[in-house]
Amino acid sequence: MNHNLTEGILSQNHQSIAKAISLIENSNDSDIESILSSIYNKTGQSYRIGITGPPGAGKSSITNELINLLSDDKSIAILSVDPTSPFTGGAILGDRIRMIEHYNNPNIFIRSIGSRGSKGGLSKNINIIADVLDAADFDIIILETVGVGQVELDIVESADTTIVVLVPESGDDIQILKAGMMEIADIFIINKSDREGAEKIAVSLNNFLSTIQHEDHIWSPEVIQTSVYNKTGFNKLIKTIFDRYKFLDINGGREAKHRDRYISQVHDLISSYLTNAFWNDNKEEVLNKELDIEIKNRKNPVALAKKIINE
Ligand SMILES: Nc1nc2c(ncn2[C@@H]2O[C@H](COP(=O)(O)OP(=O)(O)OP(=O)(O)O)[C@@H](O)[C@H]2O)c(=O)[nH]1
Ligand SMILES: [Mg+2]
Repeated sequence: MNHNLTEGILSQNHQSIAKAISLIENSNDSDIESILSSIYNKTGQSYRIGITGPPGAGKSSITNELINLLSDDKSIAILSVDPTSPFTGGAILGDRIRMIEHYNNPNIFIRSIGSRGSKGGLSKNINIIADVLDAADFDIIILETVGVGQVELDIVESADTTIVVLVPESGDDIQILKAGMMEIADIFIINKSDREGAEKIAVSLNNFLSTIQHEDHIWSPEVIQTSVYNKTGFNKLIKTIFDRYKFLDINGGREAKHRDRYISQVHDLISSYLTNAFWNDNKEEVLNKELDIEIKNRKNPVALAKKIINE
């Protein structure tokens, strides 16, 4: 890669970092390879925190508050991942306005990325972008994404600590269980606890968590009530975030997370390389020809896939 770009990233120059992220977003394999080969060995220091939860739960407001409280002595990079571009377009704009006060702070880097158009799926690019931010030596990388199905699973893999933000209206623990939130959260935040019902949902979540068998080397999720409006709960939140970091360090959790990420990055890359190498004009033509045949006479997808593989 361009020597200046590498130097820029490693010295936490915001313009260079933004440029590298744009190159990665464009999913050009040779750009990605050259960026990674210059910076990968400098990664491994940042604390990666994922924040997910339903639309409007307060993820960006909480992130903003964390920046206010931590940025005096920590550098923080925020990556807002927008999995449903047209839907949250307005919210991302809202985030920009909310976080604008931080834009000129050299300790803070903020970037929104969409997932549309990224060839290898969301996780591949998030992990590589997080590697750039890690090489740039940010102390903390916050990955914010709206919780919609698959996306939060990607976040869990990308983050050392996953925070799930709920609100008093999120319903009972059964609904949260059904939504798959239990498995992924290291920390639950009940935000908007200035509203009625926060205590109730916190109690029922804690009751549920207390029924899960506790093992010393496995982190037990914490439930924390916050209000961005009243500025309550944030000391406890920050303490828990760093307790979790220490816990991971003591129990080898950071290496384990790193290993999982590494495996899935290699798997994803191989899948995308093989897929790209596989599809040539001939194979596309066999598929397109089949589409010209009436449905009732068409080969079933398994049979056609086998035929195309053997073509
Ligand atoms: N009452 C109350 N409102 C809050 C609190 N925190 C955030 N809000 C409001 O909730 C709305 C959504 O907040 P955001 O921080 O944009 O939520 P988000 O989860 O980032 O939203 P998306 O990114 O669109 O999913 C805003 O109008 C906030 O002002 C809180 O603690 N109490
Ligand atoms: Mg947001």
